[in-house]
Amino acid sequence: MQEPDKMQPAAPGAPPPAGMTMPPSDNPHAGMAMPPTGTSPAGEMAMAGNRAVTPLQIAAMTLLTLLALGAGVLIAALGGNFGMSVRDMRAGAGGLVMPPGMVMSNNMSTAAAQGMAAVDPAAVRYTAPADTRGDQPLVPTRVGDTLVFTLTTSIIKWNILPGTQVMAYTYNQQVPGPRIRVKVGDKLRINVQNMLPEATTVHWHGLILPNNMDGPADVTQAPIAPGTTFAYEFTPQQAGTYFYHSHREPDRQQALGLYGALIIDPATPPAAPAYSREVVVQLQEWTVRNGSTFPAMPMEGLLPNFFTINGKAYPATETVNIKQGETVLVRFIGTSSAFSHPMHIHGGPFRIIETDGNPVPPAAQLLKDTVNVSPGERYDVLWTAREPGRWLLHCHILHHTTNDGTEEQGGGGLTMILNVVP
Ligand SMILES: [Cu+2]
Repeated sequence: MQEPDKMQPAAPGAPPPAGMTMPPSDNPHAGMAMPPTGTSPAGEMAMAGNRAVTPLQIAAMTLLTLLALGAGVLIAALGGNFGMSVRDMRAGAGGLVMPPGMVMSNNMSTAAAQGMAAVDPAAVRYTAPADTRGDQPLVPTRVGDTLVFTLTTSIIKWNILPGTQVMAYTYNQQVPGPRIRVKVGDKLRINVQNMLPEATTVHWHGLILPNNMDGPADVTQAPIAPGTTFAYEFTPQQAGTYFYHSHREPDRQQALGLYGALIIDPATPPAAPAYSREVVVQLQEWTVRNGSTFPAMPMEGLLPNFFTINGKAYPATETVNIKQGETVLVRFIGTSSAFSHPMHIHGGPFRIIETDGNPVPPAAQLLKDTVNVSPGERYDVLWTAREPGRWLLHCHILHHTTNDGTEEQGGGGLTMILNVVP
């Protein structure tokens, strides 16, 4: 109920303001005289005196203001990320470019942001000619009884299609890195010269070797700092299909191209191999948005839109020419860092003769036409060209056979043609 002394003076007989509750007629205050519009000077002075601000009130308001300010800072600190400075976010000459559509939590660390940011264009050191192919044989030099190889890391521009260029982390300026082919018992020294703007290491995937040569950064060795070289020395004991890849922040470095095939032949090759030629298939995904290259990962904003076999997307992948009746050894290598690829060959089944470099006993060798190649896995399969024609080898996750969502010449991405001639 409103007190009459808080009501605005109104002209006698005027309607009440909207929303105002007028006292009912039986209200004890009904009929109380309203203060006239022209109150006496003494009355005004009395009212002003009642509203004077006391020192106690000033102190209370000051305390309240300080409490509100403190609460604001505290809430912002709990909900925000005061650990990430603008300088951190702009580390490097080009600054960090984060993928569009990425869900970034308030407490994402600088290291996480750097791990998922686009490749810095200012760090690119070389542009490979558009038709350059990766997986080129790496020729060693012999020093005494040791075969010496050199792998040099750097960031380059690389064409996955004639009109599509990515910024890749590379060994010896190619994607995949060069093919290292040795025999069981060869004494190896592999010098890794790091020309990246960040540290790296190399892991020799699947090999039995001394622990301090295995490669995991900060576990078995100090990371190889930019501008320095580390020599890996070991003697392979196992024949088969292996590969090498970065083992420092591999979710970024391997995803951007730091991997290559490592083929180890038996010390004494078989007199009559079951095949007349070999095809190495190394798989990778790419996330390319607005001209920036991001490491492909299974998370928002980083899902890949390009896919490559040996560093090229179809129709830029190699076409393999085979004679009818010829048997081919296909070495599938799961060099992809985060995605599985069910690899399928048209025109009849293949026989799986080795898994992860290990021979499959004849009684257990499956005949299949599709084999799921997960990250890290290898499958050696024999495929016989039964009928002439153009036979597809492709991933059966069919988005992986598109280039940024489109098909060209009947496919894209993880597609290649086995061209069988009579
Ligand atoms: Cu796939």
